[in-house]
Amino acid sequence: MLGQASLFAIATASALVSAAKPAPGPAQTYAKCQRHSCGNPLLGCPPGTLYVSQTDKSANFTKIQDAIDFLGNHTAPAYILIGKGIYTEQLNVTRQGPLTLLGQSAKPYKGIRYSNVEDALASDEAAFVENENDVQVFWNAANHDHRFADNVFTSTLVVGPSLNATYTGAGPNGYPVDPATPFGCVDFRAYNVDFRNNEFPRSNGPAHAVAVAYANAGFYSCGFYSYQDTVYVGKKGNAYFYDNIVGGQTDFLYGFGTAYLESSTLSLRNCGGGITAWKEYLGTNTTFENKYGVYISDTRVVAANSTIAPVIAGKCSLGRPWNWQHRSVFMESYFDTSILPQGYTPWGGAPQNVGPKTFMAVWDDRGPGNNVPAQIASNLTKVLDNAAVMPFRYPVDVFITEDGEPGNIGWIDSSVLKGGQ
Ligand SMILES: *[C@@H]1O[C@H](CO)[C@@H](O)[C@H](O)[C@H]1NC(C)=O
Ligand SMILES: *[C@@H]1O[C@H](CO)[C@@H](O)[C@H](O)[C@H]1NC(C)=O
Ligand SMILES: *[C@@H]1O[C@H](CO)[C@@H](O)[C@H](O)[C@H]1NC(C)=O
Ligand SMILES: *[C@@H]1O[C@H](CO)[C@@H](O)[C@H](O)[C@H]1NC(C)=O
Ligand SMILES: *[C@@H]1O[C@H](CO)[C@@H](O)[C@H](O)[C@H]1NC(C)=O
Ligand SMILES: *[C@@H]1O[C@H](CO)[C@@H](O)[C@H](O)[C@H]1NC(C)=O
Ligand SMILES: CC(=O)N[C@H]1CO[C@H](CO)[C@@H](O)[C@@H]1O
Repeated sequence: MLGQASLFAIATASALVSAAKPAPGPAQTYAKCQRHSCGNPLLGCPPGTLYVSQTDKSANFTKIQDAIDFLGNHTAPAYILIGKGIYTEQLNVTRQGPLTLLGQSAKPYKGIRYSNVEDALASDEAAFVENENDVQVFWNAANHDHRFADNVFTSTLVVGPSLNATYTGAGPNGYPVDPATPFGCVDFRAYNVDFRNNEFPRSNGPAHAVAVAYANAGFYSCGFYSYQDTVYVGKKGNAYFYDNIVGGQTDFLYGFGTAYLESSTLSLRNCGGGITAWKEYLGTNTTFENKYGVYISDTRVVAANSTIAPVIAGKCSLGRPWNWQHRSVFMESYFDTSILPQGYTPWGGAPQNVGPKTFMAVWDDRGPGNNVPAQIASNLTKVLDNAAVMPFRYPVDVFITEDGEPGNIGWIDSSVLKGGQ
């Protein structure tokens, strides 16, 4: 017979279960193509899909970049299925037409998320909050001591029309780009691919896993891992991340384009600088309103593992201003105890980069690292109310075309898109 206490425990447990939002599933748009079907690996793939594999003799290419180059610069949508394996190469997508990279994986077909941290935590407190896709692309390079002319040369993946367009540059305008430069890929996507840059197992110079500029890029169930400047979204870059894991230490979401992360995990491998470091460039002197910034929605911000957790407890800054027009919002996200109570920090050193247009915000976050009184007391972290978050809440609110037209979301996989078309 159940005692009073047990009944209470059951009631409490079921209340918790019903209160917790079910984790949304992975994007399954190409699940049939991605699953490993014996006999014909291209079964269920869009017609004309190219196949890359290091081991399968029926494949068209053994290197991913060879398939990208073979496609050339036409405007018809193109697809590349990548067979299971570890690829050591730098990828560079300059074409304008849509391109989708499909990592071979059974996960989407089975409805399994990549950033399934909640499931992992439920079964084992000390579970790793990093993961591995069956397809991994490695490129190890860090811009330590300025050994490269620009950070872009460290990137595992680059999506942008030209070298100048993808340079990170310096100063408020970044690298000067010829105004005649055409936009790059209008709809780049990757599903279930890891992009890794492991030059040093710590922050020791910029080490991009990805760079996006003058292009629209969506990543579904992908992993991005390095230590510093892991994800770069530069000039006129639009990048959307769904069910991803981004692992890093210093400024590991940075840039001056627009980035939006949904239902993902930010894995804190240590802390330095801030999780986000954004600026607004003045180079275009746009007459239109822009929402250049980084937006993080329904995402877990957690220590990479139980070894690093006590080392970084209470220390990780949500972000710092690369220039005084930094814009970022963490929305309905979960912060573990790693997060600095006050939330954001100034740049550090001179200049502090804090001004009237610095917008370092949070809204309706939760978890033991979400200390609202300390955030308010900081005079730096803006704690938004429901009205103040509305202009940034969903992808449709923030992504603009290169000419400033709002609502630029046609390139996002609509099966997982939240918040209206
Ligand atoms: C790619 O390989 C498949 C067979 O696996 C073949 O049917 C197809 O024609 C090849 N595509 C190209 C562009 O060579
Ligand atoms: C692709 O073609 C377009 C249209 O002709 C052109 O403007 C653009 O420069 C080309 N891009 C590359 C990378 O060759
Ligand atoms: C990407 O490819 C373009 C065209 O070949 C080249 O000009 C550019 O330097 C490459 N970018 C990087 C970062 O290597
Ligand atoms: C890239 O920028 C440099 C100036 O920094 C310029 O000399 C060069 O012509 C540019 N290249 C292109 C293709 O626009
Ligand atoms: C925990 O994460 C840190 C940072 O990525 C890494 O250096 C360390 O090896 C990890 N520890 C374990 C036990 O995996
Ligand atoms: C925030 O501003 C108030 C009023 O100006 C001041 O008393 C307080 O010290 C400031 N807090 C911080 C952390 O700077
Ligand atoms: C490229 C360009 O013209 N940039 C200018 C935009 O406006 C700012 C502020 O007036 C100037 O400093 C930039 O040079």
